[in-house]
Amino acid sequence: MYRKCLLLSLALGAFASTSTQAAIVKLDFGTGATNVETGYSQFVVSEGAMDTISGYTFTLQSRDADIVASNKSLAGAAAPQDLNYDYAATTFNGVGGNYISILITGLPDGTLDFTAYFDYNSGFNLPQDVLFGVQGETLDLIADNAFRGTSVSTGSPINITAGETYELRILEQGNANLAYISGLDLDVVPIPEPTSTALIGLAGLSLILRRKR
Ligand SMILES: [Ca+2]
Ligand SMILES: [Ca+2]
Ligand SMILES: [Ca+2]
Repeated sequence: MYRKCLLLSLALGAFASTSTQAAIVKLDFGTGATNVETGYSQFVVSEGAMDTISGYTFTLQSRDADIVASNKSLAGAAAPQDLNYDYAATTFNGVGGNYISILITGLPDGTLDFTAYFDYNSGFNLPQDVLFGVQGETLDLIADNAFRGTSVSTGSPINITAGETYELRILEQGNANLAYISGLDLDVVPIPEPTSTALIGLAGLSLILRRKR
């Protein structure tokens, strides 16, 4: 009985000693020729563009399949403005309510935070809504009416489930026929798992206990 209790307590201890390595991915959306912000991964924009970074796969889509990569200096700001100078945007098409979807797969069980950047120089300063959730389900509103020149962050960590496809949607609120995003920081924290060292220790302990019997 004593041995069983000892083993149980050691096992619980092993599962509590964890590896909680957060993965932070930073994307700079733009053309293949524009500067990449220090510490960011270049994401060359086009409709359907896909890139896998740190094991997470990002795919760009839009409602009307009309995403373009562009660059335009912010008024009054010095070049090169590496993060915000370039961006993904939908094409003016005469129909309001455009949106860009960034689909994300390969996420673990855990939590996620993000900051999305919406700086660029457009004559239209119409707001965008930022939504996030499982693709195909009702998306949660992260920010209502975010204007040009702002960034939007999650207020608190969002729970995520392995195997799901998540959608970050940038939805135009107005009639500029334009949705856009210039950069994205993604901070992923997996649910703690037992460390390999702890597992090896457990295996060794059970071997010792079996030999003593
Ligand atoms: Ca850039
Ligand atoms: Ca709104
Ligand atoms: Ca950019």
